[in-house]
Amino acid sequence: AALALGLAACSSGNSGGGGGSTGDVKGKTISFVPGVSGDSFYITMQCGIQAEAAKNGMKVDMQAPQQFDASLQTPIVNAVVAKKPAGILIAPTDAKAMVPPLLQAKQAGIKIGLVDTTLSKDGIASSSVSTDNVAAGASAADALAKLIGQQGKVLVIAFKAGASTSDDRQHGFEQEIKKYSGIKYLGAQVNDNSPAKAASIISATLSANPDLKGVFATNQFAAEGAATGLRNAGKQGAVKTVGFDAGPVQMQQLKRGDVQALVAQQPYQIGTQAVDQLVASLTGKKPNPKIGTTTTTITQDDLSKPAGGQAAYKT
Ligand code: T6T
Repeated sequence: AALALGLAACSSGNSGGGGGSTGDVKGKTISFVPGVSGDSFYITMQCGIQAEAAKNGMKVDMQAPQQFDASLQTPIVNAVVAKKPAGILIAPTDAKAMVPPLLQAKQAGIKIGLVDTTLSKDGIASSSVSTDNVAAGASAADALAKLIGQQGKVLVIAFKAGASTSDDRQHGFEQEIKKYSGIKYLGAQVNDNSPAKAASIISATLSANPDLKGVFATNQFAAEGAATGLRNAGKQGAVKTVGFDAGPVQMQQLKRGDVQALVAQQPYQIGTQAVDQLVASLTGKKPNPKIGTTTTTITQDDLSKPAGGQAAYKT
């Protein structure tokens, strides 16, 4: 049952606390605009948003772009603004390109809360709830270094240049990997959130560097594609992969040995906390402008521990 949580209907309970307040927001609508549709990370986040909104008597309207791309997310924001919700919770797909549409939303009197990704400009959103992605990228570097015995060539697959999470994870990784003198960093390549592109990045890298030892795949779709690329080359398990997030598919990947470690975020809690901050800003209270959530690195060893991995399933 636990395996289905990220994809199927939301589980009840486990709201992460807070909420339960005020008639001021009752009956009002929150528009949730994730980075892309069909991504279990955002689906779990939506469960958190819905649970916390329900506690406050609020409705949630979810509108997702078909691809993780600002040119597809912008018209969605514009359409949402026309509907005049009380607030928008959004994961901007590009830190710069999403500034103008969200500034317009703010100017239309809609409260903006950022979830997961951030903007390059302050003063638009009243709050931001996200993982510390620089620190998470550094954790990925340490995990990968350990998996390869601190020796050999490693590659980063950055899922989207210009998205704060992708950029921060890459930079955090790059800073940390410098500490390992036996590791040669081959640089980052961008897969534009496409598993197929990640698979061909792996194939091309292996042709030029048959002695590749490790890969940091910065999100779910990067890790899926990396696994395909490595399997096609018969290098599954021989080249170690650190993936990101711990939804049902990622946990299966860890079990199967498609990836050897996962950096797990807390999407449900990001959702509940973002609603709490939005409610604060809608009821004249001072929202917390920046909340950082932590990650847990999960390896195959954790799967055999009763408590291990469980955190990853929690939605
Ligand atoms: O890793 C998450 C999210 O944090 C990132 O911004 C986009 O990709 C995911 O949704 C996973 O697919």
